[in-house]
Amino acid sequence: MTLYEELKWRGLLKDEAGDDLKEKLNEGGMTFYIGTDPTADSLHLGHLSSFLISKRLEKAGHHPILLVGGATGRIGDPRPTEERQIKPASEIDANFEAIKKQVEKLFGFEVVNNYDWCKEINFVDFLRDYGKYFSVNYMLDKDIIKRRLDTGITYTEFSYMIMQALDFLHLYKTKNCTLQCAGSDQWGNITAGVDLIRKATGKDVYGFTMPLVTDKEGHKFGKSEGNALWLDKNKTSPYEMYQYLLNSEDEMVISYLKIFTFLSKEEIEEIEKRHNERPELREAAKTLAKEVVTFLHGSDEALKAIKMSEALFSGHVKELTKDEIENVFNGVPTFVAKENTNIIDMLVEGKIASSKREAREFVNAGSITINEEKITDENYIITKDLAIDNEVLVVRRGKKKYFIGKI
Ligand code: 383
Repeated sequence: MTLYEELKWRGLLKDEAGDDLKEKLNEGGMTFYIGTDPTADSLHLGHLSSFLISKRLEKAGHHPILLVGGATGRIGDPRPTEERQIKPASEIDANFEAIKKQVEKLFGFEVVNNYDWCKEINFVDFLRDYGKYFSVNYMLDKDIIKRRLDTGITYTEFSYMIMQALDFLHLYKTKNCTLQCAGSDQWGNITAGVDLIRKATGKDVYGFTMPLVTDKEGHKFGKSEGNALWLDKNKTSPYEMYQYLLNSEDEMVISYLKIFTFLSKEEIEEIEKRHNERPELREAAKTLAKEVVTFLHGSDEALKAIKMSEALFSGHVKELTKDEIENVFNGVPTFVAKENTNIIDMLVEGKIASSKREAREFVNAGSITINEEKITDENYIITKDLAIDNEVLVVRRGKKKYFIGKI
């Protein structure tokens, strides 16, 4: 399979710029870049799919550059909805350092900062040397700008595409970078660069985007209850990441394997066959979760996440250590449990039930478990011996609602 065929098969090609992009991709030897703005101190799952493309291109003999936008991050790529809040420069700079470290570790590529060249350009030169290449009519015709005309857009954000186009020109001139790739939201910015380079140098360069990754309803994939899944394990634990991917929808999981893993076509097709025969085994989702967590955090962390996930699934919470429990239940409500209290009082004090009456109802209905053991006795007494590592109680109310009690 050629690189182009592979990208197509994986569903990683949406828009393409450059007539012979296909041949160029298959030939190898291009220097290309992908950029991100340091709007937070870590990348998240929404970034991973397009960043992984850089690895795929590298494997096929192209040379990657990762741009972290210290300059563009100060401005903010216009969103379809409303103007962004300007972030303090100190925050952008701190985020830059964090993301640089993260991408160097994950991808091992050269990282450049567009602030290094943008800070040299003065305003008069900018308008004389570059402004003349951009017709306002052309800029107004870009999808993202059109979408903001009703709600309004400042000159600052309006100019963003020029900055990204200048980056491409700069990297073309200084590093012979001839290709930019990204997610499909970046199509306007990529073509602005391709057009600028043509006007300024007469040379044709290349670009492509990949489709947005979504769930089966078309919602952005990679968010859990509105929160991003961070690639930094201190912000999203390997277990949380594992669990999120493990819950991938049956209809979507094969496409995620293509997008998020380096498994071959043959391997994925084998998994797909078994997945269609026995979806309940969840082999595809387990493979996805394991592969991604291994890529991000290494195989030790992936194995730990699998162990935790299996222990919880099969009700063997007791096999976990206190630290593992804390990791698994990161974000779950916690309460202080007093030794030798009765179960009903504990449920009320821990805000698991709103009254003693409700607490009794829960217990009598069999909907309370402690460390996955059903408690049906209203006079049950909480002791240290019961707790994991003499300290932690995993209390479950109903099927899914968890609470962590600490003695
Ligand atoms: C800045 C200067 C450049 C080239 C790119 C940029 C950043 C770009 C952007 N990218 C997104 C981001 O920073 O805003 N203007 O969060 C996201 N990317 C990648 C991918 C994606 C895009 O980092 O589609 C998702 O992750 O392109 O939204 O010279």
